[in-house]
Amino acid sequence: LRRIPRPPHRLPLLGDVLGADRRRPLQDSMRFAHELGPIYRRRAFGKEFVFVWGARLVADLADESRFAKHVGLGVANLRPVAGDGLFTAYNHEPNWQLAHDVLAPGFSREAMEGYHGMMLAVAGRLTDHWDRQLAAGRTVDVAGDMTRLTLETIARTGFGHDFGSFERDRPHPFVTAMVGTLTYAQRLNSVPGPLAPLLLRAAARRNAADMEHLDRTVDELVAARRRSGGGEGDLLDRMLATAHPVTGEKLSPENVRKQVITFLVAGHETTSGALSFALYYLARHPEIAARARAEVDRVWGDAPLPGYDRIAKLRYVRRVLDESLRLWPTAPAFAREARQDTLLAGEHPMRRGAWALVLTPMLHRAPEVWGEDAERFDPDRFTAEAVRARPPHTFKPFGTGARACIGRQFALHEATLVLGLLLRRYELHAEPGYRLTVAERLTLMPEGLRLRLERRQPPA
Ligand code: MNH
Repeated sequence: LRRIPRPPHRLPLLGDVLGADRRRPLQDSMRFAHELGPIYRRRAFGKEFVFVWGARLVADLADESRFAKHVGLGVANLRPVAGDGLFTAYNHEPNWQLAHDVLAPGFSREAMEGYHGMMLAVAGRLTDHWDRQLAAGRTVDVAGDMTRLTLETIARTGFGHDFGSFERDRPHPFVTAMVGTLTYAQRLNSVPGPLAPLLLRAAARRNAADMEHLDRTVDELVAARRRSGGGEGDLLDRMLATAHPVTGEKLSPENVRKQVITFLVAGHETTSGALSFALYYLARHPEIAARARAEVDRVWGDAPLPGYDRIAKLRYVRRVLDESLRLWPTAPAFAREARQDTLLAGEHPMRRGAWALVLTPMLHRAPEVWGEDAERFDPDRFTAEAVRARPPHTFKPFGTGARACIGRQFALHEATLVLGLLLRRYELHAEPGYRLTVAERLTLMPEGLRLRLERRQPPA
């Protein structure tokens, strides 16, 4: 460890936490990264944490033969909420492989095609809502509405459920409880473990109530499905009824509960942020929005609703999304542990089980990969040629390896579809004084972003 840079000033117990922004730990870590370089360590409460973002180091951590996902920090803190669900499961837990094999077909191309119509229907509820706001002369609450949209999409496509988010002025209580548990899991990282129950007594009580609310919501949803005796072969049907193709094993009721919570949360929170950042950049860069809009007009023509195969054809819109996920990957870190004693990048000794946190937003700004203008928003960084020219493992918004995001195609299809529909229908105007600030609750979300809409003339 001694060869790894660390901040110069330390306190005996608190370590390097003083001066830290406890509400924005990720952006705090980004500041340290700028000062200390591609690998650095910070001490907190007597423990040493290693942060990595240099491209060469991250590419090495992506070597699945020597490294694996580590369930630590924020992810570990979510274990009480999501248990051995797919996202929070330890690599060695049998329920990971079982659930992965049972649920993976729910993310196949054919499955996506089946979700497409429902995704369009939910997007229609968003544009109805935005039309009403526009008619009333109001600006729109981007993050709030993207969360409504993505929650309804995963609930409808995965679970045949309707939360009625667009009929509510305030966030659905499920969302409030979810934000509560994510925020609490983040806060647990900023207090010494043994003292957490003392320091966070009130917060812990609220967290218990939030978890109870999530459990109750999910139990009701599952009970309704059991009563109705099966849906149309969606994720919930797979969780309840599908046996493993080889072992014949099924998910236990307790594990189903954890999977439903996992998918309802993981299936909407990060996509909501990704859409919100993309809308921010589109409003910020009218010339980029115009280019994207021209593509939508060209590819979709005047068909009232795009078919499934029209979404992936929006190459430029997709580049806008990728570039947004480069600057603000909404699941902004993932942890990797050594499978056996090894040398990271031939240089840093790691014992079996030792781990490091990859700071994705910094990897995505590494000057040796992205150039000195890495802070600049430029979707053309994702042309096919530009992508081919970059080394592998330099763009990692969905994590890496066997434990990478199972919902990647789902998120990309949904988000591209929605951006296409919104670009075709509206001109987006940022509020003049708005400066991007990023809120953190393990995930990232633009804060206070409102857009003024203008209904577009339909293309001639
Ligand atoms: Mn998703 C894992 C990012 C959308 C369900 N997701 C991950 C990981 C990242 C990630 C990063 C790996 C974390 C780790 O290594 O610890 N996910 C995203 C982003 C979006 C996203 C940036 C949207 C944009 N995720 C989705 C959607 C779903 C989903 C949509 C479900 C419908 N994600 C998961 C699940 C896992 C995961 C489940 C855990 C997979 C596993 O470990 O097997």
